[in-house]
Order: sequence, then C-alpha cells, then structure tokens
Amino acid sequence: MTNNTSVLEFIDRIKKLVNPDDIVWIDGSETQLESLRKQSCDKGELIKLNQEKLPGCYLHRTKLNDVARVEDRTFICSETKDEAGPTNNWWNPKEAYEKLFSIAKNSYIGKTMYIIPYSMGPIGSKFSKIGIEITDSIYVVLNMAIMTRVGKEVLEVLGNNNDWVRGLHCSCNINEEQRYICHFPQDNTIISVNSGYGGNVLLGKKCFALRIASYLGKKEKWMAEHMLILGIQNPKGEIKYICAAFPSACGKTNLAMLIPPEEYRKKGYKVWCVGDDIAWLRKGKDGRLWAINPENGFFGVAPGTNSRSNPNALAATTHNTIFTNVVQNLDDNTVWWEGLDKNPPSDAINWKGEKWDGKNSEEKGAHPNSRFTSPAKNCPCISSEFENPNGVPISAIIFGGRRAQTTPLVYEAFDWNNGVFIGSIMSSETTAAAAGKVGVLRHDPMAMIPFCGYDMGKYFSHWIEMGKELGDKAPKIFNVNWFRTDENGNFIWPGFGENLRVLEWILKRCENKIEARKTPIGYLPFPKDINLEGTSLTLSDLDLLLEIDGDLWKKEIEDIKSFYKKFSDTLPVELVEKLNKISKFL
Ligand code: OXD
Ligand code: MN
Repeated sequence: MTNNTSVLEFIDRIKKLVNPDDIVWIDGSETQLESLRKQSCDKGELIKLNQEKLPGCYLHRTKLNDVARVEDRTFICSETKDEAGPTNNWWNPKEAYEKLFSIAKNSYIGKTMYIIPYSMGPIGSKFSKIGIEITDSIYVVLNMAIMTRVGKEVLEVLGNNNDWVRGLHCSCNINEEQRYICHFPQDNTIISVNSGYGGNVLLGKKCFALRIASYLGKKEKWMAEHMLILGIQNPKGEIKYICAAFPSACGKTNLAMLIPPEEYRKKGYKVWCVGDDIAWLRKGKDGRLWAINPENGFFGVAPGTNSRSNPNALAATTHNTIFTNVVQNLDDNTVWWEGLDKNPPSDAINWKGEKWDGKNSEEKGAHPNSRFTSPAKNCPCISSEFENPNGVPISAIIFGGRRAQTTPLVYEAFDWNNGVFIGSIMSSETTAAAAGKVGVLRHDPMAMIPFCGYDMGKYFSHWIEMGKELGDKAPKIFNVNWFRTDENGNFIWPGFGENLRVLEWILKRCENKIEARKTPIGYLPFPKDINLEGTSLTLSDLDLLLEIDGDLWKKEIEDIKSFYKKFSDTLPVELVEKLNKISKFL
C-alpha cells in the first residue's frame, strides 16, 4: 500500500520480531471491515447484537483483569528521568525496549499482523498527524476504524515522509504482570503489551493524541489537551466555541453534547459538539487560538448514559457501535448498563460473561468503566465544523473537577497566567476510568496528570509561553465545579443541560457584557447574573455554590504548596507568584 521507506523498514523490523503467520494492511474499506467483523464473531471475540434494533452493533468483553487504563504500568521512556518529570513513571529507553521486545518476540505466531495507517485529525489538515499501529487484535482494528480516520488515503498524504508515530500493540496473553504501556517521545514510538482495554491499546487516543502529542506540541508551539470542544449557538445564530478540561469520567461527554434547558431551546439556543475528549490547539492566522478534535469517534463511559443525562450520546450508540463490558440482554440480544433505565433485564449476561438476573442481583451487571465506541457522525448534535481542517476559534477555556467542597460553581481567572495557575491546582476525585481506588482526591493539573508526555513543570511553562504568543487574543480562562454537595451529601447544582446557564455567564464575561465580583481566587458571578429561570434553585442556593470558605482555601493552599514542591526547579516562577499572591489575600 505504500513505498514509504521508513514505514516499510519499521514493518519489516516488527515482522521479524513478532513473527506473524500473515500480514493484512487496513485499507479503510467497508468490505474489509465487514469481513473482519465476521472473523471476530467467528472467533467469539465479538458478539453480533440484534441487527434490527441495533444495526451494525457488536459487544465485546475484555479479560477480567483488563478493564481500565493502568497508570502504574504506563511509562514515559525519554532519554533522562528529568525529561519525564516527577509525575510520570520513567523507564530508561534502552532497558524498556529490551524488555518490551523480549515480551513481543514471536508473540504473533499463529496470528495475523494488522497494519493500521491512521490520521489524527481530518486527513491532510495542517493540524493533523499520522500514525501507524500494528496490532494482532481485530477488536483494536475495528475500534481504531471508528475512533480515527484509517486507510489508504492516509498513506497517500504521508508520501515518503518520516514524520509519523510508530505504534506496536501485542495482546500476548493479557498477563497483568507483564503489561506495559510505553511511550518513547524522542522516537515517535508507542509500545503496548499484554492489554486489550481501549485506553491502553487504541494507540491513537491517549498514547498518541495526548502523551506523544503534548511532547510534539511543546517542540512545535501548539497544545494537545484533555479537553472537549463545543459550540454554543445563540438565538441570533452566532456560534462561540469553548474548550473544557475535566479528569476522566467527570461528565465531559455529557457536557460536550449538552441539550439546552427548555427555556433556552425556546429562545433558539443550540449546542454543537466538536469533540468530547481531546483538543489540539494552535494559534491561527488571525492570532486567535483554534482547535480541532483529532478523533473521529467517541469512546464513552456507558453507565449513567441515558435519555436524560445524554440523549445525544445514547442516539449515537444505536448503530455501528462497539460496546465493551456492558450487559447483554438475552431477551432481545440488546445491551443494558446501570443508569440506562430502571428496567434491568432478568435474563442476561453480565460484563464477566456470567448469567445475570438484573432484577434480583446485588452485583452490578456492567463494569463501571464499560464503554461504547461510536462514530462521531452518529451524534445528532455533531458540529458542522467537525471536519473543518482549520478547526474552530476558541473564546474560553474551562477547567473543572469533581469537588464536593472548596471550589465554587464557577470563577474566572484574572488573566492568562492566573488561568494557568488555576489549571495547575486542579484536583478531582478519582473514578473507574483508571485502575485503582475510586473517590480519592488527587491533584490533576489541566486533567493531564495521566497524559502529559514530559515534565509537567515544563508543560506549565509551555502554557505560559502560549499565552505570550496569543497576547490579548488569548481566550479567557475559567474554572467550574458541578459537584458541590450540601450537608447531606446531595449535589446542589442540577448539572447536565442546566450547565448551559453557567456557560452563558462565561460567554457574557468573554464579551465584556457583565460585571463580576473580585475575590482572592478570581472573578465570581453576582448571583443575579446566573439565570435560574425554570429551575427550582434559589439565590441562596447560589450563595452556597459560590461561597469561598477561607479555612478550606487555606488548607487547599498548603496542599498546593506541597504538590508544587514535587517540581523543584522546573515550576515556572509565574505560578509561584500567583500562589504567593493568593495566600496573602486569603
Ligand atoms: C478516557 C479517560 O477514556 O480519560 O477518556 O480515561
Ligand atoms: Mn479522557
């Protein structure tokens, strides 16, 4: 399919290493994908679902020990440990290659080697980057064909260029003790062994579009961020775009596909989704910040997705979707997950592949990190700009986390560097998207702690540099927290579609239409400026949501100080200055 010498050399080297029986290039054609679906069903790796109710949909179950990203087995293999920084696991590249090659050696015997050429971003766009993933898993091929743009055209655009990301995935025997997800930023290379879980093996996603791309972005003056991109259309038909970074499973997909509350819909508001997980951002010709979504599909968390929380995502899953680790309803061969509706099937198979009676079982049927992989074009609110090779101009950047206390519903940074500070102090409660304890508060600057491919101190400097580049055309930066609870532990803010009320305030601030209250942490809304019409909320609820508790913030500052200590000499002085300033005024 190509004469590219660097590609052919790589394939040849890997072929000798893994020793496949057969080689198949993925050309992106529906005929080839359909034949792979069939083979995968014949092997029992995929289950064909009810094609009348769920046309083009399949179910897959991972091994029980392989259900989430494994951060403790994810490595940045840069030349030196300092380059990986204090928040990444580092592995000496020479040793890592040796170990990985010893695991990969002969691991494709009896198997087919699939070669997937793919583009992150619209094929041929200035923003886009090319990768080639070698895998022995049809499940990976089929998911990559939804999540990225795959096939011949990608190789045509690549020509004889050497600028592409090498990816090798070996399923081996899914041995968790020999599982490694390794990134070699200096070699544009990713190697993932002994996993079959999406976040570890769909190498275009977290591995390339965030870890390798963040490193490339620093070198090439652009940014790869863990952010959704959405457009808000006002009644005049004008659309303003925002990016928002939240840690995994904090409702990014829901926010990205938000349906405006009824009063807003009546007035003519609409929300368009450009992306739900990753944004690549660059300065455009007009000096503003522009963004594309490098992905082509959604790898969304299924539990909790329903016709109220996210009707658009639900609609996206009704065709051409691969479900992973959800419940199989044997009544009609469809799928179910916790939070879909109040009617769990009794005759069903749970994510573990066991018989499961949803009406009488104490145990959950779907894994909390079970997923759907759906094409972006399935989403009823996908933006008309989704394929635009120039991306969309960004008016505001939002950071957010899952915080029961301390952080108010929304506040605005004083300036860009203060915004970088706000991003750097983000923390959130952990969720099921990564292996480990759930509900533990951890620092997660810019929601990038698991995804930054180099020293985060230098990453913060890169943000500051980008602010200088953008000057007064830089988007304003905000922080939101939908998850504040009252004394009984109940969420105070209704969330979901109602979040548009906060986005409206944010856009008004971007257009300098309203005043705000200056506080030590940033500008906060006057309660009257958040539209509560049509909700049961009162101004005193807003007082609570917007409260800054001095004692909690003092504790927070102490905590940030000790987090910052990790970075010793790479933490930018600008952030230390912001921290000192806020400490003085609290
Ligand atoms: C994801 C994650 O899958 O952040 O998007 O874990
Ligand atoms: Mn994510």
